[in-house]
Amino acid sequence: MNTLLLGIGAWDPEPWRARFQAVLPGWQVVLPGEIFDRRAVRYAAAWKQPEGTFADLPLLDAIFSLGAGVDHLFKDKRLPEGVPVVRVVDPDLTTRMSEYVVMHCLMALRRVRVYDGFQRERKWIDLRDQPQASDIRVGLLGMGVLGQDAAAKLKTMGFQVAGWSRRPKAVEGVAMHHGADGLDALVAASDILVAMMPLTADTAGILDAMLFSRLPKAEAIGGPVLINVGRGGLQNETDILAALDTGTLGAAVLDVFQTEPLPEDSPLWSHPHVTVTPHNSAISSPPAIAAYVAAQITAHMEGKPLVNVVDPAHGY
Ligand code: OXD
Repeated sequence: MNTLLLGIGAWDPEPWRARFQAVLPGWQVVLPGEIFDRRAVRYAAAWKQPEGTFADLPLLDAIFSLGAGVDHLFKDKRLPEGVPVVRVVDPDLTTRMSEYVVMHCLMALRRVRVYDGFQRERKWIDLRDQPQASDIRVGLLGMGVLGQDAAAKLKTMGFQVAGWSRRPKAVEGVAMHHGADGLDALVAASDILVAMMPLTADTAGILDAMLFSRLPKAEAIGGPVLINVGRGGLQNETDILAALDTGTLGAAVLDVFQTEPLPEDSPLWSHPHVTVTPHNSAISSPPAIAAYVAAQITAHMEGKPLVNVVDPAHGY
């Protein structure tokens, strides 16, 4: 019987199994600790799988990440070589991510966290300065599907939007930068900097003191704002805290952390200018993602090529 192996290490696998069983009738859906015929496994789907989950599967045709990121897969030293890894590109996940990014850009624009503080102290303070979105420059690091969707929605709200990608890329209506020089130019012109890029050897630790020192003053919103919805490995948390304390950064909105869950003793929890969310800017919803994976499996079994295949050399 055709078998799908679900290598899920970080979430409850049962809702995923139930969804996959519903969208792949006639398939066996198994979890790593169970007894099954390893030669029957044609496809695998994964989120933070235990190391070696996908080794010794001689007929494995593809591994699907259950999230947009694939770094969790490439960490596995026993990941089979030559088996395509496919990432999620689905409107459900993309929409959730753009909601988060647009919401936090608007919150920074309208100084929502500052007014929260005034309210808690019962202070009727009106800062009076009220820039419009069109006064504020948002720089997006990473212009894949998620970055492009966020860019379009931020533009609808009136923000000035620019983007950066590793390689040259044209995105209609967005001022695009690329490469090392392009990164400096983008950062220097970003009142709000949004990290949406994958974690790779090239991007690890990129959000550091050096990069923050290039940000503009962004006085209209009380200092430049960093939003990281990519990966915790992109950021140096000591540098973020130092930059917040010197005013190099005005605020940070962090959905991802070097260590997750964020340790209870991290100073980020209580910093007045930090917003912490538990890596849920865009959750993978079992119904939407299982339907996406099942459609790819069905098409692939009919001889059609897989789409959204990751280039292992670049890690995305
Ligand atoms: C993802 C994530 O990669 O949630 O989708 O981090």
